[in-house]
Amino acid sequence: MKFKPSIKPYRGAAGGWGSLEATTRYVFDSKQPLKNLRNLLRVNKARGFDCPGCAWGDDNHSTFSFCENGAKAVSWEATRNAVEPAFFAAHSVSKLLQQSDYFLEYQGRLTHPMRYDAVSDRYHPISWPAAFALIAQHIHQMDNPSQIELYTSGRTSNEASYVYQLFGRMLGTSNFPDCSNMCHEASGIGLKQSIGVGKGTIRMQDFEQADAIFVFGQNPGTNHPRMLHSLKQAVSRGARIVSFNTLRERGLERFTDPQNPLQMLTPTSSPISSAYFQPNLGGDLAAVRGIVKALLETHRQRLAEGQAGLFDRVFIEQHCIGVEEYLAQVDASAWSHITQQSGLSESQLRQAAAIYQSAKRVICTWAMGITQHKHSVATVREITNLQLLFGQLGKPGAGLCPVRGHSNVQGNRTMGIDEKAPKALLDSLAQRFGFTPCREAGHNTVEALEAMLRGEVKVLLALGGNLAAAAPDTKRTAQALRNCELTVHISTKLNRSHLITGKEALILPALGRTELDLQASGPQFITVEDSFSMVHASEGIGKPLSENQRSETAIVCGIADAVLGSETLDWLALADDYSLIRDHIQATLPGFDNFNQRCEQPGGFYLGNAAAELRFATPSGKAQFSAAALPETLRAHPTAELAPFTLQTLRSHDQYNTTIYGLDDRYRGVYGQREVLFIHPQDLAELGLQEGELVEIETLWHDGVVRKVSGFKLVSYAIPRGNLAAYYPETNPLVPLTSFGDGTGTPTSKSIPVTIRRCASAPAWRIA
Ligand SMILES: Nc1nc2c(c(=O)[nH]1)N[C@H]1C(S)=C(S)[C@@H](COP(=O)(O)OP(=O)(O)OC[C@H]3O[C@@H](n4cnc5c(=O)[nH]c(N)nc54)[C@H](O)[C@@H]3O)O[C@H]1N2
Ligand SMILES: Nc1nc2c(c(=O)[nH]1)N[C@H]1C(S)=C(S)[C@@H](COP(=O)(O)OP(=O)(O)OC[C@H]3O[C@@H](n4cnc5c(=O)[nH]c(N)nc54)[C@H](O)[C@@H]3O)O[C@H]1N2
Ligand SMILES: [Mo]
Repeated sequence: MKFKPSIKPYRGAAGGWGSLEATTRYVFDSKQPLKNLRNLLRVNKARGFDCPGCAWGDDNHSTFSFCENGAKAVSWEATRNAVEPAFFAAHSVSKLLQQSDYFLEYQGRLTHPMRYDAVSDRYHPISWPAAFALIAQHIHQMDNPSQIELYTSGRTSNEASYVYQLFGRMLGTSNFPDCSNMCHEASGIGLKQSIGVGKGTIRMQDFEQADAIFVFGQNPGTNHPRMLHSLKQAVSRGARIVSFNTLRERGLERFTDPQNPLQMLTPTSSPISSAYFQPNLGGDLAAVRGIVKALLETHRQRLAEGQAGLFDRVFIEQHCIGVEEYLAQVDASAWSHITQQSGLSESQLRQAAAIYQSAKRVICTWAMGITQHKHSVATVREITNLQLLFGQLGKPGAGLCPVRGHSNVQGNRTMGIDEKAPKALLDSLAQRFGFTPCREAGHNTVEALEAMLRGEVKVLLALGGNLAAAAPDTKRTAQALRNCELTVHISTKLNRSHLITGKEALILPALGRTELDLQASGPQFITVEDSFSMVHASEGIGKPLSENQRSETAIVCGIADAVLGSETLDWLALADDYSLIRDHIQATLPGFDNFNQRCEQPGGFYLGNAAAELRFATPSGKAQFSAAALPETLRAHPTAELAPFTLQTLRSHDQYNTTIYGLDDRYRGVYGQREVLFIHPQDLAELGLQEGELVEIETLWHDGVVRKVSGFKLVSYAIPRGNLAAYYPETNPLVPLTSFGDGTGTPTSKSIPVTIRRCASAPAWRIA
């Protein structure tokens, strides 16, 4: 790995030899290259394990289906480096806290259950039964079930998620904060309101038939690299890709397929986007409004000339309600408001409208650039409005596609990891397991942290993830964790959440996706669901690093057994044989008939999507246009109006959320460093600052709390004026816990009102 910091604009296409070189480097760095090459050949195959990277679907056409960043994820997990009891004996928790996130995870895999001892400020080994007993003791001491929070991160399997939520509900709580609350919540909520189902309506093969694909607020070159194959193939068929992204992202511009030998040997690359628009942060609602305004104008013109209109009248009449109110709202949105808020000119929006109009089948995809704002639900619904006007649902090659993050985050929700679970799920759990589940809504992630801050939470259980680093307002989040009596993390690698402990703390080492999971009844597989509602089996092959690691499912069952006892359910039998869990899933959730048998199907099975079949589970039974007015301001609070800049926090090419694989961000030309701040060159000039100078970034918020990070190096970049970008999680101290999306509770990580000023030194980012 290169560590000498440098900035060198990247001139190549995304993918290509750079990608192959990086893949090889990570495979070798894992210290077991052969095993990992064998591992990679088994990723996303009919028999093999699901890539622990992103939630993109599997393309059964190619010989192997993994990407550079999937290779990083696999090699990172399947490392021979181990964090053993001797490591913890040698390092106090306060010392480890001084280290970077990169250092912590790089130490390797956790191998033993460990218990924190406040006196020596160290973790010491503990046996599994003693760890379970400690958890049971704390839970039994709670005054009521709302004093526990059960956090989940989206890599967790369906089987582990299902038993986890069942355990929590039997305890009597609905407190299931999860990573999704910080991620695609707005997609789930917005789509549910508009079309009755909170999931995407398309399948992978729809990319083969689309005439146009509109990509909003997403960086697939880094975060969903296998999507570039689908985009490239679409382009070569003549489909048009239209990108809306605040930054110029190389993966949306040009791509060389590292799995295409011909393209690798010739100096060619495929252009991706036919048109590239750079809206202001949060400006997409206005941008889509502008596109519709232009289309509405043409529609009316056509009607006035006695021709057929542009919109799909039959579809709208048969399947939708609320179109008049919506179009009235479009009329009420002035071009001046639209252009000022979107940051795009009328002619740019008319150009996008013209491409949309010329396509019969359109797919709209989106990710965090849409969902981590104050007006995210309205924006998701506005994209849906556009698609409804043209009847782009229920036909091949068209539809709505929120591209999920974690590889099984969609499956977690399907399994009932949901602080506002649907009534049908609670009814069927009550019936099958004979208990009375809590019917009140539980806490989402922000609400859980607030409750912890108020001292109302005794126990935090975390099934994967890294809450301390992933959550906003780093200092307050740290205080929230410290307020707990007991914090428990089921994890594969050491991370910051293990070091910011409750009064007591446990680390429970879990097996990863790539590893053989041997239980009493034999080797087990688990199942996951991708962004396209395909459920499939995943079976690890690697020998676990330590006999003391346990599967997530076995750990959750062990906890449930210790806390609730075997009278409630034979939890340990479920851990012995996961097919019994799948029987329970089949009996309590729709779409899982013959679950165990259907897992054998190569490529898995499709859960179905009612909206894609034009059945809308909304109160009216129809797709519901949303008629939101354009907000007066994009700022989350009036006091923030004074902020000269809006900052987005995003991922570099060498990270998986809080897991930092390396310090390069190749496509953006950043090497050997992460504390950089992307800024427009004219903004630099106006501030009298130079590229390479260090600045401090401070949030303008109304609660009197100082939120600052310093030592960020200015990098001149193609970004709209007044907008800034920097990497997460280093910038999480800047995101106020009280700044979240309307109706979602999702921290507004893509629109933080900030000011910047020159600073002298570069104190590294640390959580005290
Ligand atoms: N390798 C790798 N893969 C991953 C992850 C990872 O960290 N590493 N994370 C996984 C997870 S959990 C998720 S949720 C996804 C995240 O996938 P992305 O959503 O692609 O992730 P971000 O890096 O947050 O990038 C947001 C993109 O939206 C743009 N953007 C930001 N704000 C706006 C806006 O207001 N409007 C528009 N039009 N564009 C905007 C940014 O410039 C950036 O290109 O990826 C998943 N896959
Ligand atoms: N400022 C800002 N904040 C953000 C975001 C942003 O864009 N900006 N993005 C948000 C988003 S989209 C998300 S999804 C969240 C992510 O939040 P989380 O899901 O909580 O965080 P991760 O970094 O994915 O979790 C990494 C840890 O998971 C553990 N782990 C990895 N694999 C496994 C496994 O197989 N089993 C178990 N048990 N543990 C495992 C490892 O110990 C590792 O350290 O962050 C959110 N926070
Ligand atoms: Mo995510």
